[in-house]
Amino acid sequence: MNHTSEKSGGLGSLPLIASAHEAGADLVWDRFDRQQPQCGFGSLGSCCRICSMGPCRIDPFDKGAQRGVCGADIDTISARTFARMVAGGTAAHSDHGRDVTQIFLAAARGESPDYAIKDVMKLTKLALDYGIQVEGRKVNDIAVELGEKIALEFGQQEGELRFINRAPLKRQEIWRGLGVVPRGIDREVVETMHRTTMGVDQDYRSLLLQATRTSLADGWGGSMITTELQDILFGTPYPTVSRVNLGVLREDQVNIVVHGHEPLLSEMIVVASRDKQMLEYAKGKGASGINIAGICCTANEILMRHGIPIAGNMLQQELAVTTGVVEAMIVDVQCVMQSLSDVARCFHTKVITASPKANIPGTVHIEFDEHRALDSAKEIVKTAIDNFPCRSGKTHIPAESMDMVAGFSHETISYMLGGLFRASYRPLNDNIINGRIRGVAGVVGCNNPKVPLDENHLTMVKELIANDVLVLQTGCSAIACAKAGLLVPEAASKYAGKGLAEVCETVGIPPVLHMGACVDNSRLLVAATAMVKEGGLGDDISDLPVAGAAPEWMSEKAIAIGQYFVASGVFTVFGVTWPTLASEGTTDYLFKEMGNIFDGGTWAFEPDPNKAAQLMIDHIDSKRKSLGIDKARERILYDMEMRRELEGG
Ligand code: BF8
Ligand code: SF4
Repeated sequence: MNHTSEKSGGLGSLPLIASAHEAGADLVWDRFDRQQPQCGFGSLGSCCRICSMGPCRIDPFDKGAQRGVCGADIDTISARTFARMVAGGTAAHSDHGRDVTQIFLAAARGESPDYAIKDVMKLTKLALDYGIQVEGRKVNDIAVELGEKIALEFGQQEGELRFINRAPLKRQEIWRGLGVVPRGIDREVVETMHRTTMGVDQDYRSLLLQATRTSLADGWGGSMITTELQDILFGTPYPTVSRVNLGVLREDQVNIVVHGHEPLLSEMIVVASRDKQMLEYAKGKGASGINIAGICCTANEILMRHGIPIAGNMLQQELAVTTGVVEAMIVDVQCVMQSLSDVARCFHTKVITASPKANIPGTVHIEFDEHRALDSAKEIVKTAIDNFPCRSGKTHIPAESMDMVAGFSHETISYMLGGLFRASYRPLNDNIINGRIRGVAGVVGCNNPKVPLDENHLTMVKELIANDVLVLQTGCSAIACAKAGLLVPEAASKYAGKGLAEVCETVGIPPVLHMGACVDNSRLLVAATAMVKEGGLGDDISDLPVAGAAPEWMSEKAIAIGQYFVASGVFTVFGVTWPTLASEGTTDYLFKEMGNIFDGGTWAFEPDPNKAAQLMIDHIDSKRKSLGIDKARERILYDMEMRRELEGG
């Protein structure tokens, strides 16, 4: 077995890898191997190429080379690089949010007739948050005013972003005291780019505070806006059953894989694929239907709202093409590999780029026009159908697919636990206090070819639920665990500890809850705040027995997310590699100092997922101790001990 086979996620992938290689296609793991050895300076974050006096690199073993040409030291270089990663991630989430805001406004004004306001209750709630008069007004008028106010927050120059005041009061005071409350979304991203350019901010602490302000403009700004407006436009998710993994592709149907992040496009592709005319057209080409499946976060979006199956997570994008049954892979923005066009050339798949922001040579570009969204989507679907007869003889759909339940928005969790009429987090808090649930962990983020596909996610999540930690998930991590069967209610009795299993079985939920795409990490912030506000678990997010992790992270977006988790008071562990290890100052600040300055919340780096899970459990236990609820937990352990003794005797 070569390296590629070992890392690509088990037996189901092997025939696909073989057929890719036979067809002359390269896969991500092949390219990863050819990149070895990767640069040590880059890996530890000790190089800078911000200006052309460089590139400079700080060699930790060469005392003569401790400064860049401009005099920048390793802490500055490292903090600048880290801050730029945060800015990149924040820009990605927030620019997505800007597109959603524009379509929301167009829909409210009647300029994008294929989109509509679906969740009026959520619209009303949000309008009230923004101080908008709702009584006696038409839904669309409220929406226009709300959309205009939200749109202004991207370019806002002074003041505070609105959702900052959703956080626990104590957290808001900490942020205000440190001067890290974001003033406007774009402003923080631009200021970070300015302060990190040659010869500007050269104190790593000050750079990292600005990085924090930028990350908060993501989590409590751009990402939260995206989630809220998408819910209003497309519906707030509720639990939905579906299937996951490459086995969801269909031999007899036109397979369209949507890949990327913005549901503006994928939602319309779903509608177009159900159109009678389109279905007739597909039949005319010899297909029995049109099968839509997703990759990456746009998959999570349409899964949660329509039960559309998921073909795979980030590292499976090329494998999907090698099945030979994908007529079209439609991509918009983020996490799309340029190599898709090369792999697709070896098969019949058409890669269709649809966003004016993301072009790839060698693909078909059909620009998605949101103002005539359904027609655009139909044009794309028709192109896929036309490609159905072009399949060459050899196809291979892996047998693997798995049931899953998704769609646990913050609202659903409170309904499910508290009941429709008394929706609340009280039962969750009570079960944490009585020790049945030890704590809550958010396990999120990407795949990374540096580790075997999904392995870190699975090891960590299994360890957490076995120890009675309820796991909340988004992004590729959620897809990883879904493939392994952790996102079904039956997983509770199979994998969860006794206390957690008892709660899950009573309510009928899995021990691992799918909360959406990566922008929906904002739902985790809202859920954590709801736990604080419910009472009994302290008065800030940093008091809660909770922890966060991204065990296979790769994207700048993950760094932005981690930074706003930490700044919000959450202990957060990342795996694989850590981008500031060359700098003692920056690393120390993120791993220790932030905990003091931000009153809780620090980063940790631990590549071993078992050890990382243990760090999370230790943190949860220390929080239980501070809250004085560690006794309840001990009693449960004692009971189990007793039972074992009884059984043994
Ligand atoms: O935004 S988890 S690999 S797909 S970056 Fe990308 Fe990472 Fe997946 Fe979704 Ni999030
Ligand atoms: Fe080198 Fe300074 Fe230029 Fe960076 S900014 S490349 S450290 S001279």
